[in-house]
Amino acid sequence: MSTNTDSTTVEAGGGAIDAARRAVTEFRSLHGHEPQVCWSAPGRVNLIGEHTDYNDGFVLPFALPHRTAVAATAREDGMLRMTTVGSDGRPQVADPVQVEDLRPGSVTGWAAYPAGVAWVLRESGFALTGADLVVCGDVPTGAGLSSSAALECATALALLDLAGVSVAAGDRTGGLRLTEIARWAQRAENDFVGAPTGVLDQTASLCCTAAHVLFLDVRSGEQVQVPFDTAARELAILVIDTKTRHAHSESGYGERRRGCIEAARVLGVDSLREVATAELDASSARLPAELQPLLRHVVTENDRVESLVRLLDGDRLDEIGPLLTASHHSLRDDYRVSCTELDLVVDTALAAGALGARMTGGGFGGSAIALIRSAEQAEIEKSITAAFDERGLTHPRFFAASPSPGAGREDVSLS
Ligand code: GAF
Repeated sequence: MSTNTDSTTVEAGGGAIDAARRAVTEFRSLHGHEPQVCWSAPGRVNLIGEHTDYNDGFVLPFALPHRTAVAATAREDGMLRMTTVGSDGRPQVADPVQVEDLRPGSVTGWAAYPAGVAWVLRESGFALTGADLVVCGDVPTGAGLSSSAALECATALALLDLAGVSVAAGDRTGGLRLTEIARWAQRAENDFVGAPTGVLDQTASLCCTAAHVLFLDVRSGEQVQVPFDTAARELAILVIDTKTRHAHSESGYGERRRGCIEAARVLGVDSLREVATAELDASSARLPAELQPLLRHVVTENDRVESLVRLLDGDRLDEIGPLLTASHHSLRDDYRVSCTELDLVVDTALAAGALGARMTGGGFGGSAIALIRSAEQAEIEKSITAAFDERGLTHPRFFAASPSPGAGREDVSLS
């Protein structure tokens, strides 16, 4: 944990019980009775495999200890009432809406995420009779750590539970139902909220397990839980939230995604995942110059994910650093989704002794991660803060994160 005293350090996530306890307590005080159900879902960091999910490739996320909990009770009148309570204890109540009136664009702001989930479940044929939802949590928002997916997934699980659908939350081996829920949550984000994201974040939030990174092959849906125990090596993953979000993040993401679709079209493949490393040069030569770096990033990033998993399988966790840094360079130079603050974090962390570092998530701001020796955490944080100071940039926030459990049902009698 940082030695800073200027509030740049966030607490490690309080975990499921904390978020759930708050959601249940707030529900009780807002609605005057117990919620029927409570589900929570975590944020994530992606260890490697960035901008590969919508290219049908490989990703390797783990769940954060930070979670969003949704306490809920069914209503009989078809009304969806949504309240979120922040850490300041102040409730924000969204305008109530009839489930049957939900349409893309009909709800905006934070409530579009849970409303979008209700919409997609209704569209998928579930009989939703309405619900009161109360949301609490500690996933940092706007930090590229998937607070949106945590909210979508916890909402989906709560609404399905209210609709009497049994969700095999304990059974993560087959992953069929969880995978289906991930796709619904993604659809809520794509079609209701209007953000053209892939399925990485929702899958991570639902399917990750403690002490593992999740290898996901998006094309086949294959999932492998890969042990990831940094503490055993006296290492840690330091998460650095730059607290910046650049204005073009949404348009830049969509533009990259459209570029990949166009490159796949020119090459006559379903997705860039189909291009083998050995074919990279020949395939690249068939593309217009501006699409070549996109292809290079996707092909080399998929390779890096596979190489990193091989290292973990061979018990060589302390050798993964250079792959993380190579991923950052590819995102910076080829995919061009990094920014000054993320580059500064990565360069400073490496100069201060990190074994590897990279931006994580969609980019254009948000967070970076660094693989560090645990004993060097305070020094590395200090160096990064000093580098930001020197350039007059807002201090970043830091926390060390280890792989935590995915979404789950909480006991409503907790609090
Ligand atoms: C964002 C998106 F939501 C994910 O689907 C993924 O594309 C990621 O950016 C980049 O890897 O988090």
